[in-house]
Amino acid sequence: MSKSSANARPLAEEETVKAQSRRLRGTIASGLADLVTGALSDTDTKLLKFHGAYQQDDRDLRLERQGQRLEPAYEFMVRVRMPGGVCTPAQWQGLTGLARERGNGTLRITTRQTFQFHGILKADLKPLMAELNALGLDSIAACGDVNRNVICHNHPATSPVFREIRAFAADLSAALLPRTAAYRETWLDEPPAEGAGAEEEPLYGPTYLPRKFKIGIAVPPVNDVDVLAQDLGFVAIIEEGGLVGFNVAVGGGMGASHGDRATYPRLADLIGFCAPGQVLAVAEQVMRIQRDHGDRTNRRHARLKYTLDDRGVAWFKAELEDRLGFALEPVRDIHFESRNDRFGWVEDDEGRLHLTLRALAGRLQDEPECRRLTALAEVARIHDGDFRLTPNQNLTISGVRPGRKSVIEAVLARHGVPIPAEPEEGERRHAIACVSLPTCGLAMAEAERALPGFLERLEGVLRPLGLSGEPISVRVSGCPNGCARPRLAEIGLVGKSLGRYILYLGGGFAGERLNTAYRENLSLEEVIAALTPLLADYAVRREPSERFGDFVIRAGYLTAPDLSGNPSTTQEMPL
Ligand code: SRM
Ligand code: SF4
Repeated sequence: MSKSSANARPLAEEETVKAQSRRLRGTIASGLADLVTGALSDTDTKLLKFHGAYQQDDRDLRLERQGQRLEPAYEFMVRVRMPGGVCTPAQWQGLTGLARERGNGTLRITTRQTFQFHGILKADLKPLMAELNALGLDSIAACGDVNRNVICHNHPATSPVFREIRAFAADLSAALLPRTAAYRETWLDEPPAEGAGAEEEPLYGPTYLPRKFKIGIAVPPVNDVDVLAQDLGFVAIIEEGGLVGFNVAVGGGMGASHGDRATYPRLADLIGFCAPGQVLAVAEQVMRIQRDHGDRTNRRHARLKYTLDDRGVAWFKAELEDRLGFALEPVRDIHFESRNDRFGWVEDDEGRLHLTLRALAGRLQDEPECRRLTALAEVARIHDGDFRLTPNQNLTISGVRPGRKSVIEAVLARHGVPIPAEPEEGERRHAIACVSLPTCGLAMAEAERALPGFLERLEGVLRPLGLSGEPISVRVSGCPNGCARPRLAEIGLVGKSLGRYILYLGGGFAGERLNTAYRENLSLEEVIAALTPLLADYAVRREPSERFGDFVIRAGYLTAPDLSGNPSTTQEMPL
């Protein structure tokens, strides 16, 4: 679609909401005070996202509530802004306390290296926000049409330049924040200053971006951030142990709608190299181009990936360089080997220890056999390093002094938390699932809740084939929005309706290739049945080191036309 035809159409409703919101204030403050209903107004729920919160309702209870003629069981989700996924032990303890006192007693690690609280009632929302800020954290711009949580690879053993990279993530996040005082007024009772409601938004302007915007920083050889899924990706170039700059990738995105061929996942294009000192300028100008040229009439067509496809990558690069006032250098050689977390204990060059633990689908909670939430809060009381969340929904207890190793192990053991050893059963380690039911309003099928049972059945197939240790990536999303980045998995499941999934195969092991629809409308039993002969064939005919995603293509399993009609599934980036 050309820009002129986009402009001939009316603006999306959200554009008016933003324009009339007095810089994202709306009537959220007075709506919170109205406890007759558990909900906010439609307009305020749209604005609330910019403050990092979503109004939801417990979908497990919908029918029952309808039968009782009650309003839905409204509750809120709050997403923390935590650039690079790093927090202190004190913050960890505070977050755990908030989850218990104000939420549903769980913390949820997201695919963008942060925490979500679920199940917060309206009356608890403001106290939770205030207490979160008292911990030195916030939720500004964690959702909404702005730059979201900036993610980066953060394991010290594989990221020698970790401190620098993490500083870039934090600086980018801070530099790209909206300037409105709406958040501080609404949640922290800051008195309105002169001009409140009409503050300058030098970067965003009064209607912010057409849609969400995401930045990730990868450090080869690990592509855990899925750098090609980001609107703007930076790939660190390290020479002789030092950071010399970044390859710049633009236009990644995973979302699509079933049956709408105009929407599709897309891998980012690598367009050049920039020096460390140019990163902020590049990010700011990429966002400004999207602000000025993104489609504000159709939110399904409003991400940067569509601007790039409509206008061309060459146009985008020329526009960027024009705005920057300098040319990007040619892309440098990069090589990614994996996207997986490195589990278990690892020692860095300075003798500090780092323990990466599995948190299946990112959910930290207390179960009878395994009290993860309690165990980690207890570790936080004795730990003097930091905690790091990974984009694979796991966590690292980082910077442990050697003398503390056994103490931490004892705490974890007491609460039944397993310490993964290498090699361990592959799928269980490298699987991701989005939240989906019961909180996600867009979910079509189970994801997080279906993952453990699905993995168990899959392992039942893999074990006798001798494939248990294979690090095959498995990702499950409850709908085609792709929050678990399932279209980059070797085995990707995307929910179509309750209990039914599209099975995608053939994604690249390091995130370099999208997968292709293989079978549609399958139950999880049928998914296992469809995978069984392919995995058996893989066990026998694979070449040394051949990945499952590559094998299904070489063996000819994906010759049928892609059922999704996705124009970019054949795209493969040179990673
Ligand atoms: Fe997402 C919407 C959860 C990462 C693409 N995502 C949602 C909402 C807020 C549902 C809604 O709009 O009502 C989900 C809340 C569920 C709940 O109950 O908590 C939701 N997304 C998540 C999380 C929690 C999934 C997880 O299990 O970890 C991730 C939170 C990330 C964070 O901390 O910021 C999450 N979402 C992603 C990713 C992965 C990524 O960013 O690397 C994607 C694909 C990449 C992309 O953006 O293209 C993603 N989420 C979407 C989309 C599709 C956007 C599109 O361009 O079409 C939606 C729907 C929308 O925006 O309209 C969505
Ligand atoms: Fe919800 Fe769909 Fe995202 Fe899963 S992929 S959290 S179902 S929007």
